[in-house]
Amino acid sequence: MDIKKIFCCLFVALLLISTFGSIPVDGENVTDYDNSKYPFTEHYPSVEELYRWYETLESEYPDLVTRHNIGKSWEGRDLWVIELTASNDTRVDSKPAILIDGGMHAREWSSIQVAAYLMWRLLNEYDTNETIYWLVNNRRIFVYPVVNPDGYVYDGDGVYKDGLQGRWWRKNRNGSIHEDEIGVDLNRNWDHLWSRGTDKPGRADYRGVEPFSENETFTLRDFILDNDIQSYQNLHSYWGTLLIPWSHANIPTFHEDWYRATAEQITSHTSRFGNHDVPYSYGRAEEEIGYSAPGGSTDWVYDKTGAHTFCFEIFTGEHFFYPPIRRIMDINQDLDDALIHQCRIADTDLGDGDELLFPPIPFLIFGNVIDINDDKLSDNDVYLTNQRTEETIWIETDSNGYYELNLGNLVEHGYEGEDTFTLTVEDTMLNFTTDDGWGARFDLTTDPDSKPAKVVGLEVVESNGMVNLTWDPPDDNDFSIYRYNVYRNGDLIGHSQTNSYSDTEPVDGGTYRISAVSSGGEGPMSDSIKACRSDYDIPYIMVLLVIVGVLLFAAIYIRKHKGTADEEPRTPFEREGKEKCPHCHRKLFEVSDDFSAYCEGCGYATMDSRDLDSQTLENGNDHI
Ligand code: 0X9
Ligand code: ZN
Repeated sequence: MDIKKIFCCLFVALLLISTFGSIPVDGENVTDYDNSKYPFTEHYPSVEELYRWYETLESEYPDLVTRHNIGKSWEGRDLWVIELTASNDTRVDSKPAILIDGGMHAREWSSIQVAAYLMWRLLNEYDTNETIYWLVNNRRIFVYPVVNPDGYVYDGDGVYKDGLQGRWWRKNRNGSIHEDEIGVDLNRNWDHLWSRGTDKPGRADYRGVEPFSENETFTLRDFILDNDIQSYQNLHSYWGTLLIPWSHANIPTFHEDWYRATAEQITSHTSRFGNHDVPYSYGRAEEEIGYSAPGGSTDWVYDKTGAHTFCFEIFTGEHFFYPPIRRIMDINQDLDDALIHQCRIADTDLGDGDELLFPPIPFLIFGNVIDINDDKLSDNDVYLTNQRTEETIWIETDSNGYYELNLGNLVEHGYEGEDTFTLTVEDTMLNFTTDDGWGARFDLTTDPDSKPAKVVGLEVVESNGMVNLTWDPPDDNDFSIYRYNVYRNGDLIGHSQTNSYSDTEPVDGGTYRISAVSSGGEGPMSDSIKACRSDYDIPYIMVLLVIVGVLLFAAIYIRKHKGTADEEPRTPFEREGKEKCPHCHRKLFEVSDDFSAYCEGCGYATMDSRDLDSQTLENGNDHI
């Protein structure tokens, strides 16, 4: 071969390498994703694509991402769980762990998207969003976007073939059961009332030959047990609801109240195609989707490990399992904040079968310690005192001065829900009560001069069984007020973001005071003021009396006339006659038919002389 040919070959080889060299090969480090953008906004990822993306995440965020290969699918695909946590600190193993999985049912493509997008968001916002920074530092977040890769590949691998949807495939691809009847429903194969599932291999919800017969289920079970998962989310589609246990039947768990209140909090962060006015509903499977599902993952995990388990049935509108591309990001963002909320409360401990615990409803407090210029301060001690138990605990702040705490997890500190607390940083103090919401942000500055001014202009009006309070925002205040605390007879009874409040459970003779709360803590109390009756109450009572009077009158009238309508008329006199009453000389009334007559004055009456031979009925006789 002459030198020219050698150069020519080398040139072609170089060209080929430069053209195809960037195509990733399994096992290689690939960096062809720009992870500053979520890569799957315009299409559903294939399994291959996802797996390569995991690699790029791991190489781009080596301190935050770890891939765990937990086994192989029936067709031999790797099963990858992705762990997100700041791994460079010593507490890694003691951090509360949450698992979020998707794609257990092959055709539920949105569940893969939602899991993948959450993963991307947690990494992409790690440096900019304090809550996410805190979460990734303080939780182990396991995301497992495709539990059933074989089924997903068979269902189209995320590609609309010729504009058509997938095959509506649900199960895995286990071909060992029956030649023509392939696959097991991975959400009927768990060992919790497994026997109640169907034993017909041809059915879409076939339970398999025995519990945990499938690679995809027993590997996941072992992973959950090995990693001490405390909170589990099993993503499905397409109903638009959050399912709580039990799923196998329409009966409550021991933790029914906790589950419902927490589901209310989680769903408060959801929307439907971006519409926040219509959050997801929640409840048991039977209540929400009309059937029960025995042998499912959430029941097993809750029953066997004590983790709290939820199942989002992702809302896809009229699109069932295959929402169009334009809906991908709407759907991903309908749920991301709700899943983040679940990560935050992952530390809640429900105990297990031997020892059930009944923690109070989660209530999150979080915020930054900041200086007067809103700059974040680290190294300040934040303390929390429960005013009822008088116990004070120390809250750890991170390097940004950010703290976050789930009060629902303070059960061993005597918290039972609905308590009043004081947060203290140096001399800055503020009081708050826990309520039905999911929590509150309190940024605190250590500058003692940054307290809000005294609240003035408090007016308290009692009306319709409620006490309505209004006040003026303090005008000489340089700091934004983020809430007002409302005190009744010295007790903190609630708070308001605006300058009004309604006390719906007032007490007799209650006196009220208001204070404003800013990052400088709580300002001085307003002067106290006693509830007084509203001016509107007087006309209101008068209107009420008039209505009652009219009704009474109407009732009497109706009663009187009802009687006369049903019976014969009592006065048969038709006209005044010519004759006069022999007793009192008033004119007698005559009745034409029988010629009888009656004196209205004294009651004298005569009967028809033809029949009664002019009998006279004396005055006082009741007659006619
Ligand atoms: O039937 C199911 O498995 C789920 N509904 S779906 O339409 N996506 O098939 C509901 C299952 C609820 N239970 C668990 N998630 N374990
Ligand atoms: Zn499903």
